[in-house]
Amino acid sequence: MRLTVAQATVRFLAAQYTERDGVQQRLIAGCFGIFGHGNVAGLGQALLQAELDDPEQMPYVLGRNEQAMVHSAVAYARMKDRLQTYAVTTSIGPGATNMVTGAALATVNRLPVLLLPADTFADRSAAPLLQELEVPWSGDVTVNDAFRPVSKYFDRVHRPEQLPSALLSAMRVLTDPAETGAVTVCFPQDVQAQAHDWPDELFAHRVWRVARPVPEPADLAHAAALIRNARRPLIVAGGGVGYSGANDALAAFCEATGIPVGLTQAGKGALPFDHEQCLGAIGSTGTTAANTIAAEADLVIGIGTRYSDFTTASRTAFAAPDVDFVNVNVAPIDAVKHAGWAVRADARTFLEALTVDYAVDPAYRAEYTRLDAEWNATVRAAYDADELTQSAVIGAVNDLSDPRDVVVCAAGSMPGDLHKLWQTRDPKGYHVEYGYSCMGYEIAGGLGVALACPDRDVFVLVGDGSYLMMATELVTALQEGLKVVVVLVQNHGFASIGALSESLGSQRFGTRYRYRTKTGRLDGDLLPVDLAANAASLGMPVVRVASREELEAAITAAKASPASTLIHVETDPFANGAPDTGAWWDVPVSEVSTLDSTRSAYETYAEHKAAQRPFLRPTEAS
Ligand SMILES: Cc1ncc(C[n+]2csc(CCOP(=O)(O)OP(=O)(O)O)c2C)c(N)n1
Ligand SMILES: [Mg+2]
Repeated sequence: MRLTVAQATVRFLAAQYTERDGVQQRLIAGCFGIFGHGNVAGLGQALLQAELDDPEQMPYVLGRNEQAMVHSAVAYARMKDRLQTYAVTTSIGPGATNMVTGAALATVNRLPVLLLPADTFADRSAAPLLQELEVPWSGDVTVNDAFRPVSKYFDRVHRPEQLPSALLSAMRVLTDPAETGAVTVCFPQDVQAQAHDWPDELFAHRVWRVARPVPEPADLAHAAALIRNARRPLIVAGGGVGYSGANDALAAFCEATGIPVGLTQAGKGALPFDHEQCLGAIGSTGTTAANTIAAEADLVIGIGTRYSDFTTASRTAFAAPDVDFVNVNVAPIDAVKHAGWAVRADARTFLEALTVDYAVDPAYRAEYTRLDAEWNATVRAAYDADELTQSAVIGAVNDLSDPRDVVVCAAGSMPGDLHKLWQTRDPKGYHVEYGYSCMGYEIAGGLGVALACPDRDVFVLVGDGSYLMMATELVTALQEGLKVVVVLVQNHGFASIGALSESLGSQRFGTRYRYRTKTGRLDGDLLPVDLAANAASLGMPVVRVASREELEAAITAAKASPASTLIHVETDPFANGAPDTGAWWDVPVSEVSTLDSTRSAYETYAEHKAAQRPFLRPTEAS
């Protein structure tokens, strides 16, 4: 079959399927793209031809920002449990490098996305091109080499003959749960347009079975022995529980044994908030219930978690001197962390294979049940605050959304507050990107969630800082007829980093959106920025709310409307945080300083630092 490299790529991608548990679905559901001279006549032409032939072959979505398109694709993949994703095509130069942040986000979060940046001519006939990077020390470096460290697979198709192996390798990595992340295949712009005779088999319906790695019997047996010997075991459930569909198996195991569960950001949803063994969030933004239990746990069973610093409170959450770890993960890099007993396995397969005749001590059960009830009362009080605090905003959205609706967030003070306070009722109801915590993910991610789950309402909670960084995909949502409800929390700057700065002695320096005054500092009046008007100018229906009643009415109306809505709410950055639970996060403070604030913060820092553990003691046979 004689096709260009770009036409062959589109045709190949349309024929790739994943299969797990006997169900098949398209791997590449469509292609986001922004065209420039690098891809307009290559991949652009191929996508046009595909759309005219059959609109279902490779649905194309025009985005507004390349980074945002990757966020949308990643959000889509997360909702689809990594079985489906999108491709993203860009031009060369800035269009391509705009995607580097999105690539890192995908790789950090272990989520598949296929990036197809254009590249400078392979034959160099017109070099140097518009937007070409010329480095004096190497003839074959382009800006796209910046994708290498943030991609799980990187390739560049210099010749048509290389295409089949590049595409097959790309599919292998996208569909391998232990390997997956950003996959980048660069297409020099001349190669995209080059014709070649392809074997028909290249375009055959191809199925990639997504593995459920089975635990080694000895690993499983020893994990069971460790559990049987534990007095105060605690499960840390991460994103891997949801991706493997292990929620029911986890619930059954917890109910049978009485072992309680703390949830990471990606793991929220592993159990519903009101499950008897669910202690909610764990770590730096954890609940008092989960963190109190963590402090004395003698066995931590991490399932599908990467153990980020937020999860371990920078290695202070698990304080028992002889704490052991059992780590169940498809990815070896995660399974071996904290010198734990590494069980390389799919979460669901592991839980279903695990048979332990074990039940926790009734006193332990009573203790965590009491702590959990106390925390739930704390949440209710925060939801019901008299003032329109951020916690009250979160409470109103939680109370008035349907259990299956999805809350989306990524950066600022809200992810921590949501981790503590959001009462998750559905495995997919909580979508906070906290692997990369990337400002600007929120609206683009919300679009990806809406694309993946048209039967759920999407609530995007976004701060003014994140909104200003990337609100662009509101326009794409309108274009695609996708409904998103955006709750924009305007507090005139960075409440999160402001509070962090203050606690570290840096006096909220550079975190407020204010005029520069004659003092030379940013200490003037608030800037007259009207983000509600900004959103309205992009075509969004906008509601401004100033009270709890108005907020509730706006949420109810937004739920009832088939269209998107942006709800604009002003909050006070100084009076908004969720209840403090005293957990730590390691952010180093200047060791010497002329400022009293910094010196005193350093003393506090040194005290916390002393509690940090290396977690190097091997978990051995008991
Ligand atoms: C792209 C990016 N740049 C910088 C940061 C560091 N950062 C984390 S939160 C934050 C401020 C967020 O402000 P806003 O969205 O208004 O939320 P608020 O803190 O006010 O709740 C910054 C600068 C980041 N996470 N992502
Ligand atoms: Mg803000």
